Amino acid sequence: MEKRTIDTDPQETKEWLDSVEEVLEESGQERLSFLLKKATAHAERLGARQPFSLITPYINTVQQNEQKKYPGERKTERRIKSLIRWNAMAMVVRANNSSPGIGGHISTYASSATLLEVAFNHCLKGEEHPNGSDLVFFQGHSSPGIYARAFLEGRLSKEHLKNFRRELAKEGGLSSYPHPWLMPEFWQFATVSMGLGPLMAIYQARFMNYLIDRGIIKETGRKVWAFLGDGEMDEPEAMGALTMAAREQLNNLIFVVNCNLQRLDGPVRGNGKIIQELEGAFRGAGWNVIKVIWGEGWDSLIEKDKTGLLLKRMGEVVDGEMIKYIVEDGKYFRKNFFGKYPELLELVNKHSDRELKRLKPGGHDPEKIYAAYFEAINHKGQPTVVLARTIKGYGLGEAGEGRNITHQQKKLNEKELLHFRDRFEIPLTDKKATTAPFYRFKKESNEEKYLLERRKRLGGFLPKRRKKTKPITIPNISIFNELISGTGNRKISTTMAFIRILTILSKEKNIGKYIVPIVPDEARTFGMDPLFRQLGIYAHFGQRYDPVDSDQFLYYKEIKEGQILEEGINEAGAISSFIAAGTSYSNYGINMIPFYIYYSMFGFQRVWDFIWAAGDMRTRGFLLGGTAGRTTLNGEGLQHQDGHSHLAAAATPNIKAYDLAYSYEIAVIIHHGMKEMVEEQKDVIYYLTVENENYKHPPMPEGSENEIIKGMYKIKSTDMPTLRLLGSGPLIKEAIEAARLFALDWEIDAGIWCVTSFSELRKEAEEVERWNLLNPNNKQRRSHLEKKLKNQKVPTVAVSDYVKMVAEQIAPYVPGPYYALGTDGFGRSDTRENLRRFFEIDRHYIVLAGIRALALAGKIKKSKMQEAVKKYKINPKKPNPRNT
Ligand SMILES: Cc1ncc(C[n+]2csc(CCOP(=O)(O)OP(=O)(O)O)c2C)c(N)n1
Ligand SMILES: [Mg+2]
Repeated sequence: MEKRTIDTDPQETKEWLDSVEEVLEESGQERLSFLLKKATAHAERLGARQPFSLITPYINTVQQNEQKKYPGERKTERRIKSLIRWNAMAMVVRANNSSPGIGGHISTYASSATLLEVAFNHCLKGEEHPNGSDLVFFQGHSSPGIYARAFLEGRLSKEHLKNFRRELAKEGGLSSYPHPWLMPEFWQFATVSMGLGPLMAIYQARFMNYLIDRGIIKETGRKVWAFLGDGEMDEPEAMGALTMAAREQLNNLIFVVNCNLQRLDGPVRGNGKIIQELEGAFRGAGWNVIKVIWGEGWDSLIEKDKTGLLLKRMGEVVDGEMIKYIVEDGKYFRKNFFGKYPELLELVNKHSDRELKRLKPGGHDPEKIYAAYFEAINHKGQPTVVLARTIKGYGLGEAGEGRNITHQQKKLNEKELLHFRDRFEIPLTDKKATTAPFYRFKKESNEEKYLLERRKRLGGFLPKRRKKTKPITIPNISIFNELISGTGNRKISTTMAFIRILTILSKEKNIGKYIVPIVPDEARTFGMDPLFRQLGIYAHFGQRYDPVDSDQFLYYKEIKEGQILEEGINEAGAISSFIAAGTSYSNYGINMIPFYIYYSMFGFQRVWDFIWAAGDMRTRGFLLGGTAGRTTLNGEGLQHQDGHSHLAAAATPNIKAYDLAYSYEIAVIIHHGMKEMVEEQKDVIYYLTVENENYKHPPMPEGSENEIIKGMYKIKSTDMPTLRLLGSGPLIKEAIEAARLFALDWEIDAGIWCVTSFSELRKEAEEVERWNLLNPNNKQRRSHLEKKLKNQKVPTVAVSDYVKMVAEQIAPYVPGPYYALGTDGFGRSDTRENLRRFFEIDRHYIVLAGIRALALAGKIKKSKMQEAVKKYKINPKKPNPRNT
């Protein structure tokens, strides 16, 4: 044992403790804390080193005598909550009875019902609240409870509940989890991919302050709530931005962690204490932590525990054992928990085994929960986390309460249903109860009135999602004239062109202030630093220092009203800001337009799950994969050179992805995108890849605007081309050079098309194909590709700076033979020229592929192929770049 934990003078110890009690009684807690702090500081100064601890004893943070009085009718609320529990359970059980394996969760909501009901009845503000609504992230798999409540509120029908997880049912169904894409008037935040919710909630709260600080909305005390699982907190994303929340002093943010001590397979920390671990982490990060561990029944025991032995026992029991007490009976609990020390057995000698068993954890005690929420809501200067201990599968009894299988429990047998009915006093006969019917309060019953009145007072139902807001008119495209008319002899990159567009937009009278540039510590890489001064970097506390570059015109300017979100090296956080900004039309009724520019390699590859959630949440905005292209970004090597993000983008349903070559293309696409998002209120994300290769940009070919948007426009036409070349992004230049070589070396006339989006071309062609399949008797339609290319069934060679599959997307829809060149394999550093040769996408390989295409089509002699190999010094023994 450590020397300093041995009590060498118990009498002296007692005197110290007596003084503590005396001060507490006579002068109160604040004075006591003050004296203790002073004494500790003094002791430290004298050399008595204190063990550092972020963890407080394993008891409730809010003591019984400090609890705010409960503002509701406990009995009525219990009846309401019990019925929600019943209906939530019935939904899952019925769904699985009628369609085994359809899934659903009973145990999560069973553990969080009190956490949610107290919040619904007393805290969460709805849309019509004079201060505006709170933004609530619900724990994804507690969705049955949220639906069951909406059913009692009269917002959902029995049919809806019957069709839980049956979304293809004729009458429509309810989505498994919170999915705004599937239930756009109901769910606001997609939370079921664990870990994303907590991170997005933090950035949502920060974005709320951003809007306030910039004077776009008023400060009205709106809160962001996130209801989370304790197992979920193991996701790195869940805890990844805790320090940011504290640094920004987000007192508009409340986390409620449902600490049922279990996750899917078993205990979250069988050999430890998750609540203590989380307390340490949150406090260490600078959060206000409120623990709600013990229910009311424990208060008198804690009070009677004069020696601190109960406290010691509470602290030493690991979670694995704690769960065992839930599963076992009262006798076991007495013997193993209290029985460890004879004095503790004495403490509970007046309690029967049944009474012991009924001692609840704090998360099932509405008064304790309310007291915690009250403090959380009123806390200043820090975000708050409520760590509430609950029981997974609460009330399920042997069917799952505290069992390791509980997460997967989806069916209850007759006996278990009757147990549930009895446990929560649901007024159903045996016969009825065993059919697990949905049950509602009678119209005008006390319970119904109470339920509706509470929500009315708090501003209406939750969750509820607004689909649209008032559109803003996007200025005419002529604002981008300088980009549309070409750069003359000036060589610029597409990234520079984009930054110019951003600059023009942010100065625009109508929409300037709604533009939200977001960057994760790459602004200088993209040449965006001039915007630092023009727009300012958002900093809630302004700039408290004189920046090292303050003497320069373009200094690092942090201000409270700053427009740029400079997120630091944090792509997950930056995409969360993008989501918050891109859903502000729904959450705040304002059309913010985010432009999130990042190293394209660290976009889809790193945070696709967030981007997927952004799609689900109907986010609107622009993602810009900067310095993209596997050979265009040439020096940075394997982990920087993106050649595949367009595959991911193409597979994300509401993303329109473009790989751009010229500044006028960027202008046209961004202008069109803004029109869709802001004028037409379409839920779309645009993904643009922009590069860092400098070259001259020609003026926009007359009338090509529409085709640029569709994905392909003509660069060089010939009357009767023998061959067609498609190029995209900076590789269009290689296609143009290849066409020159065809003419020069082979007397072959090649037409050139610039592809702005293989995925948009594919989507449209696939749509047409599908229509034709389903409507054989109607006049068959033709896709953009067909319309443009049908007269020339010549071979096509396509090239991009992405893996071949990107260009191959359109192969089935292009008339004639189709060959794609691309950058399959790991990138590496070298000159662009060498890399393009290495990946076999340069002009010579394009020509070789074209010669072969023509030879195979019988248009030229086969011997020409070997001629080309020789002529361009191509090494046939060269290993495949994909494998090297
Ligand atoms: C990223 C991710 N990984 C895995 C899952 C599958 N999953 C669903 S619920 C669950 C356990 C959740 O445990 P916890 O967070 O403690 O919530 P509880 O149900 O205990 O309240 C898991 C692993 C998921 N939804 N998301
Ligand atoms: Mg859990």
